[in-house]
Amino acid sequence: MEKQSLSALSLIVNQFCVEGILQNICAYGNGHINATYYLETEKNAQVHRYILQQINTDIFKNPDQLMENIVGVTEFLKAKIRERGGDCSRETLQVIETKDGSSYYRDENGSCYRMYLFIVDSASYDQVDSAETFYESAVAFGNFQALLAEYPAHKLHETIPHFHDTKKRFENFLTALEQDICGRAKSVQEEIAFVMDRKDEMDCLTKLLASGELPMRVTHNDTKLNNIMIDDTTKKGICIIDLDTVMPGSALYDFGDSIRFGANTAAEDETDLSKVSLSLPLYTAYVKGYLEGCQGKLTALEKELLPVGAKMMTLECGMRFLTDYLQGDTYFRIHRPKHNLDRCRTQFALVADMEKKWDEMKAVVAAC
Ligand code: ADP
Ligand code: GN1
Ligand code: MG
Repeated sequence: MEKQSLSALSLIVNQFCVEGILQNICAYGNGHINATYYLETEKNAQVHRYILQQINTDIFKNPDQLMENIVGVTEFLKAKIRERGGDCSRETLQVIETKDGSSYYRDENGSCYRMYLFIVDSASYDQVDSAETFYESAVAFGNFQALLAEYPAHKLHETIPHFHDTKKRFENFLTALEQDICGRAKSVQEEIAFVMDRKDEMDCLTKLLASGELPMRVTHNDTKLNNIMIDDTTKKGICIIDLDTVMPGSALYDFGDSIRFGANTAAEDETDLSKVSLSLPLYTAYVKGYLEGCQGKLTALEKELLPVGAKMMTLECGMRFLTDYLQGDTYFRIHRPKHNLDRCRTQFALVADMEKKWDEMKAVVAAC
């Protein structure tokens, strides 16, 4: 995805229905997929704040469908927030239309941009600051899913097919390994062996979804901590963002991905693997918050399999980082050589630690 200069971006901002005149714009956030910018405009001495995003169309190949999903979900959430007397400008993403009434702008090169209101007095966290904040994020993600239980799932487009089909991700990994286009496979034998040792577990969730034993729900599918805005004062999760992957899925995907990212005692790209472990206090806080947020909607089997969700999402993500490393780092944005390999290694270290703490992970769920 080719990025624009800041001066070119000001012409793009002009395409949207913003209030007043652009004052400044800068790159923003730590997402791995889209290019995100924060901007301020001014009108009658009043500052207005927005987020501009260049949609990664290498990954999201159909921006019309992607934005149709986002507009559909955010309009649905807006009605719910209004019903409960909430503040729609902070509790859901608000799409800012282009001057010709579209939900996104496509420039002459085919690059696609969308704009949201900036959610003020809140922050997204790259690492957990306390068990309480993590608990609040769990309540918010659980609530989000409970709210979307009433969303007409048939209206959703599958923006990335087979997104959490771990078996399929494993097959993609095998293909990348066989092709080995960068000649990197020889240097990652240990990581390859780690995946192979777990090859029989890859379809454990997809099998249960296919048989109907696990319910298919409308889920977020990318529930890492920096995809939720936490209120600066109350520390409650006020708004779920990054709605690109809202699709039919399993609640175990949402639960698992949050644990993968937030209950790790180290950052996703930590190079000192001795710092990586599953924090049982954070895991416990999340289990409690998520069950509460889901408002009794999870089945007995879903609850029982929460630890499996955590392990499978971590294994799958590690495998995706490794696949991208083998393929030459074309999917996840990297900031240094071997960044994807470092990310893969933390995920596998976390899986290994979960395996050690398996009985405790199950006991926490049973106690909740
Ligand atoms: P990516 O898909 O690349 O992860 P995100 O949509 O998650 O992109 O945005 C990247 C970061 O930008 C988020 O982690 C958050 O910090 C910030 N962000 C995105 N949307 C908003 C918003 N409406 N208000 C405030 N911050 C936002
Ligand atoms: C990506 O977009 P972002 O940075 O929130 C990725 C997730 C991964 C995550 C790993 C669309 O999330 O699936 O779990 O990186 N999103 C997409 O950090 O592939
Ligand atoms: Mg994100």
